[in-house]
Amino acid sequence: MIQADSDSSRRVAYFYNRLIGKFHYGKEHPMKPKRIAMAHSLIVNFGQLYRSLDVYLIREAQLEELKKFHDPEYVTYLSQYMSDNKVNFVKEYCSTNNDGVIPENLLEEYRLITKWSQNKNTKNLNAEYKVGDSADNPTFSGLFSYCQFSAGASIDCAHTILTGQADIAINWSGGLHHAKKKEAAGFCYINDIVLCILELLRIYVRVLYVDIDCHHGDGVEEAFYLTNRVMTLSFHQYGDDFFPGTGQLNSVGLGVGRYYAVNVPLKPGISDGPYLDLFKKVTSRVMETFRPDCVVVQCGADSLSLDRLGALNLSIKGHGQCITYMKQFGVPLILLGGGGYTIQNVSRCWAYETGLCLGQNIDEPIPTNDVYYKNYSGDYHLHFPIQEHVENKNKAEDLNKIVSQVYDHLKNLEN
Ligand code: ZLM
Ligand code: CA
Ligand code: ZN
Repeated sequence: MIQADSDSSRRVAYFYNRLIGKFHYGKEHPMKPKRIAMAHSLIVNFGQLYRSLDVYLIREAQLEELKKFHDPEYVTYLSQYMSDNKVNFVKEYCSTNNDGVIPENLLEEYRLITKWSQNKNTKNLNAEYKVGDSADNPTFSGLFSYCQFSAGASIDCAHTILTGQADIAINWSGGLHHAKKKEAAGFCYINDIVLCILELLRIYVRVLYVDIDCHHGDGVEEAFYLTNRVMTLSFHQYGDDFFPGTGQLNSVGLGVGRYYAVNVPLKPGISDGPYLDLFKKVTSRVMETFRPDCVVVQCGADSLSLDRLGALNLSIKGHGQCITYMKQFGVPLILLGGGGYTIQNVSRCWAYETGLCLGQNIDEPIPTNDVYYKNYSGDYHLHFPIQEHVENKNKAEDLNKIVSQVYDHLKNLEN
């Protein structure tokens, strides 16, 4: 019997590299790569989960791959922030190699290291590229390697889907949706999502991007604003100068891309019930009218209740229901990470959602042998209790207006 749509037949590719958790944006910075290692640890310790995944080691994307979207000069500029140990390795290798021959795979890196060690004055470029010029996008040790890992995994997610090796591919180290062609923004330097979608477009005709991070997915929207082959859909907190300040209902795309950008701006405090109602109404109509060959979901966990930066009020189960809903369309799915600043809830959320991909609805205490066990102190459960006394600032009529506006926009592409 063919079980075309049963959960057990879904092959899930999961990308991880333990080096990701070692990168550090700096003291007090809200973005903490450690949350990826924490999520991984939960995934491993919920044993039945890990055994059912196809685990892939994340590799570093090469400079040429990053240049498929980013400005070549920007990529070269960023590459000066390679891991220190890698720089030392290359330098050492090249100086101790008696025959003086630099191996081909290190030539490019050697050229860059030499170039940047001769050119220490990068002040103007820092400002131009918005790297290291504000607390949001600091420079840190291994910054470039971190970008290479994040992008390498998202590009390989596309490959496992395109080659039919997986039905669902997961990269919790990705989802850095604010990065622009030649500019860092909002903790993001390289846009792994755009690189992933560009790879999918080599084969697929239409790709849908869905973004449930509490911030607007501006970098991805901008990259595909003029095309009808990618529809971008972002749900986000909007107003009172909330970052990045774009993503109004009336930003719909331009030229042939008109009506292929969809935005759902929200006020603080929205909870599972109204969010899911809205999410299902919008995505079902989008799936029906756009008929994508593949769906890429940015699963930013800063839309959860109690996040350090976001003010939405979703539970982990509510957040996860968005994933389950997208999965049931039976279209290949790529799940990427993103924001999430109350890190013990981020790891809970992404471990739970990894389970959902395999058809498992995990609801267990945190395993006591977890190395990060103490991070969950106070409540050692996977699900945290929802905030009952948070006011939902979105009136039912506001939400209905959003749905009817989105439906009106989508009517323009029904032919
Ligand atoms: N200042 N430290 C979401 C990206 C959100 C812009 C206001 C910098 C912070 C935030 C950084 C330790 C995603 C803005 C903020 C302070 C101009 C934002 C360093 C606290 C700290 O304590 C902090 C010194 C830092 C940054 C708060 N930044 C909160 N919100 C946003 C960017 C990224 O989740 O969507 C995807 C990964 N930036 O509001 C300022 C206007 C810079
Ligand atoms: Ca969003
Ligand atoms: Zn965010």
